[in-house]
Amino acid sequence: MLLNKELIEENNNSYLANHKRNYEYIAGGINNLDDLIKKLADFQIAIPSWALGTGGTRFGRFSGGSEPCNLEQKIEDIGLLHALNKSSGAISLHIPWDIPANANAIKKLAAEHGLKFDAVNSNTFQDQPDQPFSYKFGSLQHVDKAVRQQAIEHNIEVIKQGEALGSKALTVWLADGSCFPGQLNFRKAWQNTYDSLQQIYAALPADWKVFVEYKAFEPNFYSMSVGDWGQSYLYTSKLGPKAYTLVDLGHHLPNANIEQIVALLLMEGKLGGFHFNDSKYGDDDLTVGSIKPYQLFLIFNELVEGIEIEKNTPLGAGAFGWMIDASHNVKDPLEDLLQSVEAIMITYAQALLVDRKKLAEAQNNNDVVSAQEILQQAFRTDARALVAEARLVAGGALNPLAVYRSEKVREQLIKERGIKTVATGL
Ligand code: RM4
Ligand code: MN
Ligand code: MN
Repeated sequence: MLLNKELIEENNNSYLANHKRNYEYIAGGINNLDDLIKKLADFQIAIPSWALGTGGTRFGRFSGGSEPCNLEQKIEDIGLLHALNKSSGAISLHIPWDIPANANAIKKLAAEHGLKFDAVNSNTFQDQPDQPFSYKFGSLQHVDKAVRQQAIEHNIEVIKQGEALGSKALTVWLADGSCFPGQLNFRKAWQNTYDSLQQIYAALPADWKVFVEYKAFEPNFYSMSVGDWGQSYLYTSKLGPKAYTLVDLGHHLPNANIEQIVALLLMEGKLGGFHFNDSKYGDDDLTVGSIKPYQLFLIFNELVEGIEIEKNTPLGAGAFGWMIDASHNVKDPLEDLLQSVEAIMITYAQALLVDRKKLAEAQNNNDVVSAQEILQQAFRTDARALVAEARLVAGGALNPLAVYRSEKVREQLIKERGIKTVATGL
């Protein structure tokens, strides 16, 4: 099913007067308005191919019906999101959950929906039916060279799949680690992981990057072989200039200062990309901005400072992998993704509103109160009309979620695909 331009325009008409009023109200106080709207319109967030079905927990999975059963349907779903918000113009594939049978046909289909392929993700955390060795005790870290070799070859295969689609990065997330003290020799595990990563690195095409994603715990609960940004940074700095650290917002110990981590990685030129989500406790994979919106704002504040101000490049210029990694049990996945993208866009807009000159002055004067006021002034600004205007300019919907509901998109998908369908993924 297609949400065509006319239909979106028709829907927009009913929201236009209200939007104009809100937009004029906020636009009046902004100097570089055109520039800001363009930055918002250019910023694209990749949708993970594994988030289009219901994300279960280990206690159960409650499917909402019409889950996409193949990559073509997943692309169709992301195409719907992108038609509505014009900010979801990329897809991040997980392999082997989503192996394209015909790369050219998939690439063509994605292009028809205005979608590009962002980083491809390897999977050495689950055993596949036809694989000779098990990852029960790790993959790239494994004590047995044959297991390591199998995991290395899988990653190289993923690079090849990604190349055929026009991806430019591989994300490696390892479940490797240990559950009990004594299970693992930390130094040997580190060395094995590093040797394996070196071989994957050597297989990267010239214009590719590898993102090494860290995670504090789960599925291993005593040690993780890439457990925090320091460990990831150690790997990526030793590997070389094509290796970068990937920050997944749900992968820290409680109360970690993620914005400081982001600032330092940017300073060292080692931030590669993001997996956006939100969490209350651990890797909860909740909707972006649903639990800790101020933290998200402080992170975007560092991104704008470290990329736009320091490097004079808009966030959406293509140098970073901006991806969502969220999925769960109780929402329609497409509605959830619309909410996540909206939260990211609003937060980016707020970060662009920070008065950086005044903030630097306050910092230099140790004026703590003013520094806090300046940040909170931007955070407390209702930036929704700016994001809506960027969508309008790009041909998207003023109110994506309302259109999704009033056009009964899910109901139509259920008619087309049926109620009992299961998407590949976790
Ligand atoms: C992990 C990690 C990875 C994701 C898998 C499915 O916790 O976040 O990025 O690919 O989950
Ligand atoms: Mn992730
Ligand atoms: Mn995760």
